Amino acid sequence: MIKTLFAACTAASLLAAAPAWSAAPPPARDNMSHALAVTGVVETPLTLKVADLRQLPPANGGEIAVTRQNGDKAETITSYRGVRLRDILDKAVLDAPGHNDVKKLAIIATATDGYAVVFSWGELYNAPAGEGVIVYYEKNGKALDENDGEIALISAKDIRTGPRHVKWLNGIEVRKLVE
Ligand SMILES: Nc1nc2c(c(=O)[nH]1)N[C@H]1C(S)=C(S)[C@@H](COP(=O)(O)O)O[C@H]1N2
Ligand SMILES: [Mo]
Repeated sequence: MIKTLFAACTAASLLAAAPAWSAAPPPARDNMSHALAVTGVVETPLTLKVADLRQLPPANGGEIAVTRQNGDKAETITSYRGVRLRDILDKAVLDAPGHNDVKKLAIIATATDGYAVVFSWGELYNAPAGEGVIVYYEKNGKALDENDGEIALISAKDIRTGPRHVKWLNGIEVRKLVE
């Protein structure tokens, strides 16, 4: 009993003393995202499950290196199956009737753990980056597991792909930033 307690304390203090570069503990299972809600200034808000994403025009692809903001390698995705974020937004239909309305739109991708990243209409629809912004549900030939699923997003053409690699994606919010 005492010995077990000692072992637990030692393990705890070792963890506390772990250097900042050591691997993060595995995420809790309850981060898992089960559906993607498309909300905000859209004509048809959507709730998409993996089965619904499979019905949209596929954007499948090959290798993506996931690089952290500091340049470290996080992982290499060898293949993925997904959908372009643009095609999801087109299904929901952006509510932007004025000639200049789309140019004021921010598209925010959110995750179950509170993580969020920002895109703009200009980036998604009028720049090379847009082609590579993918909502995906399969990686390396398998459904996404609790480490980043069931749904995730990546911006494949980013210089460092880690920051806008959104694990456990559960929301796409379209917001008009200025009137
Ligand atoms: N949901 C969610 N996704 C996330 C993060 C996060 O904290 N939550 N961190 C991001 C960052 S900053 C990086 S660099 C990549 C790689 O994360 P990893 O270091 O855990 O592999 O995941 C990204 N995706
Ligand atoms: Mo990062």
